[in-house]
Amino acid sequence: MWLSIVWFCAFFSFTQALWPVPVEFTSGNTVLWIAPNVKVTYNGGNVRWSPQTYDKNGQTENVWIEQLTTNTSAYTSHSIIEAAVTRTLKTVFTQNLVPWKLHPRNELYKFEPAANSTKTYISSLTITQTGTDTVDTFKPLAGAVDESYNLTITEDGKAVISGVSSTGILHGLQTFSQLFYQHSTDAGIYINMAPVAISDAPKFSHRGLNIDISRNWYPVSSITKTIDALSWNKFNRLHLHMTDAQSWPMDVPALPELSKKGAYQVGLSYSPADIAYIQSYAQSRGIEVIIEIDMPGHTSVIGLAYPELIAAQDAQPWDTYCAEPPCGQLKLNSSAVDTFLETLFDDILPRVYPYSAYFHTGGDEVNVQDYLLDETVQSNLTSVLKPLLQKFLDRNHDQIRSKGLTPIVWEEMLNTWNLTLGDDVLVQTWGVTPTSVHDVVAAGHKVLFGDSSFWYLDCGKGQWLDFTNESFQTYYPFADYCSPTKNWRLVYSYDPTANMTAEELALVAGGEVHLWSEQTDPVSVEYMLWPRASAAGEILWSGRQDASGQNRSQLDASPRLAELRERMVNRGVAAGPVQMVFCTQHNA
Ligand code: CP6
Repeated sequence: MWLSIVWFCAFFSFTQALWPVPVEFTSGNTVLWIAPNVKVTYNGGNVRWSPQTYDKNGQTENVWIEQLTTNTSAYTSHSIIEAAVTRTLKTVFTQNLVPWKLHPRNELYKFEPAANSTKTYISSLTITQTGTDTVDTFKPLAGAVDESYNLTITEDGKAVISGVSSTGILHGLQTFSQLFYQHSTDAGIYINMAPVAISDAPKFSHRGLNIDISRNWYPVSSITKTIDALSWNKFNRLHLHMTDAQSWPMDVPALPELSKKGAYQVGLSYSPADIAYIQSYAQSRGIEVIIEIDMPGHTSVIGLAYPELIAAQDAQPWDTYCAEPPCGQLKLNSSAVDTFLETLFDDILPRVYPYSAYFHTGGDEVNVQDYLLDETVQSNLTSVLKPLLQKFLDRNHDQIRSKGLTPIVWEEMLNTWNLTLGDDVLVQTWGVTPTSVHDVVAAGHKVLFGDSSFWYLDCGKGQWLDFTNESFQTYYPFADYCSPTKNWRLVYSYDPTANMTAEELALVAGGEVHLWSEQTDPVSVEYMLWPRASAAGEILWSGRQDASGQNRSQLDASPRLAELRERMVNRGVAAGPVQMVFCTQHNA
């Protein structure tokens, strides 16, 4: 009996359920209540942070914050914090947790104060920004922003959030929202562990989700909902894998045929205004949107509009010519391709610049056989292909830099092809080999870690049963079979920087968790992302190890994650369960 409970449950002793866990956290057991008339002040200045405005369904919520400065621009530190405070208080007052309802048989969750007791209220929330935001705050390179914050709530009801940047303050507000519960009977909102003192900062400065929005169509509303949940988990990057072999869902005004022919349907594409809306929605939540146009592989769809640009279009047998059908790659020695790329980037990049420091040009899974069928190359020899790929990459990166952006590439450009990359380039690994991350830093390049064996939220390299010949294969060709997905505990165990020297660690910008969408669409995306992406979020914010250097325990993590899951559900995101309720009811 006990053995089986141990097997299925993670036991814990109750600590405060903050996720991701802060660097320093002390608390008491005094109850304080909070009411909508709490006085909120913010000293932040009036930084104009974007030249672009895009208006969509103007919000009509109450403004809770005291206006300390008048601002006319819609894009200021002040307006960001003002909107964030509004969201935070809305969540605290209308989407909060009743712990007693959540865990009715658990003694440890019966901490709520007596109903209708005399209440001491939090009278003020003072938000103090100690630094001044710059343009870099809102479209940062890795490491460009101090995201730290301090949060204190004293027993006499004074709450203070301070941070160097407005981004740090956004994180402080997220932590603030996780401190409160709703009473089960008298409808009041309380915190049960004042005084609170939190001092917090992220371990990694690039904390991202890469979501593939080519294999299935996601409406803008699904993406903005994902952005909301990312912000609750203190992520700060959303990498949109915008195009792939199967569909081109991005309108490019200079090349209108791309989405006209390449979207799954006319209308299932993002206009420049849609993308600007997503970018600014994310930016005001402390998240930088990074757009990827994957090339030269994964580009079959371009052939629907411009067949002359693609080699090995729909070549068969597909598994000779691409990782996943339909096959086709940009020709590698073609002036028509160069002209196309020039036009494409000239069109897109000026709309990226106001919102991001980066542009991702892909470079994964380039298939050498395709170039036998490319009349501009007619070879699969590395000695022929490598200089052509170098030229292709240099052309793209020169243009990206000329638009004020920094390139990101998939690891193969370095680890497989050994191309020469600028020192500015961020190299993103996905675990092509077990030493992928180390190989990039050993070559002296900045790295974004990620790994198909740990941080792919789709089915990844799991085995699938091939019903045709009743054998197990290790790669999935189509979207109709899903081998077991990784659970949050496996995601939580990923430790790509274990045993790195300080020198090596300095090249690690951070990492990304991935959702490839062959088998996910807006119906299932919330369940596929959450709470497993939260597990990656804690590794990225707090690190795999605790302050004493021990690997973080799933026994500590699981009740905290279980509570965050309930908060996410109350906020409207269909996150999956962490473990059955039974497991949080027995605390030996
Ligand atoms: N699509 C693209 C994919 C994958 C990659 N790139 C992928 C590869 C292996 C697995 C899962 C996904 N579907 N464009 C690799 C970066 Cl196991």
